[in-house]
Amino acid sequence: MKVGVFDSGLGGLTVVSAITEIFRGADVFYIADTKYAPYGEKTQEQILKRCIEITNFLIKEHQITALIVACNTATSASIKTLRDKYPELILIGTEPGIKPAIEATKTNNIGVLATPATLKGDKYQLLVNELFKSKQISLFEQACPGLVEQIEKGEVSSELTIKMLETWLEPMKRNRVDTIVLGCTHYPLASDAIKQIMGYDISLIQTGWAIAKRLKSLSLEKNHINEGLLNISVYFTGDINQNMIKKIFEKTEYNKKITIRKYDI
Ligand code: DGN
Repeated sequence: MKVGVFDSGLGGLTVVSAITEIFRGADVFYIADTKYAPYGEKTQEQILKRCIEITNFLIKEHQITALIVACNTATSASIKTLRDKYPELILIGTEPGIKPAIEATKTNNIGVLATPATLKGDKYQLLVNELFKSKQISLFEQACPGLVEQIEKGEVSSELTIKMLETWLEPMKRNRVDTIVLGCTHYPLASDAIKQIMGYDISLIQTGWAIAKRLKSLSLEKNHINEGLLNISVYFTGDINQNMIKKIFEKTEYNKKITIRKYDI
């Protein structure tokens, strides 16, 4: 089975790393679209056009049968059109894990960290309204402008990143939030810093786990899973911090060699 995954940069690799924990028998082609990053500053039309270009490339060059849009921003802008345009693909988008957070919280105080674009989007508002109808939850939402850029630079725990996170996390800490939704696929890369700043036991909910499970169940349903290994190729379209790629996979049990190369899309 051939699976395409893409994001504006390194973030979607947190989804690929979740896939390595439960999935085998596939070739995964990851596009870090750093030439067009960050997506959050583009118009919906520009993002949609780019998502179609990347999907066409992955189908033509790598014959993918499944596609994961491993980015909340790109999912909001493109998932509906991609579903209509490519009905034959197993297509999985990304959205903040509000539902698992509601299941995990004991204090009913939940925090959400996401990009400004995701929090402003209709898709997020609908998700929250729908899920909160049934339960009394206090929600602490926080946009984190600039955090994606810090992570792309490899500054997951630099002085500046810690300062930014301390300011954003202060209201969550004060209100004893016990569960934080990482509503951007980049943010799990700053998990250690977030946990350290919170200073008490909290659950961090990242979307990669749910996506990996969904990929597995949809592939089984369609009989697309083969025996064998998982091969990962990481392609980047602009510049990339290759040390960060290595660091992401160091934390997993996946120890195969990963192909990394630049691609002009
Ligand atoms: N990782 C992307 C997301 O989940 O939204 C970041 C989007 C961006 O490029 N700002």
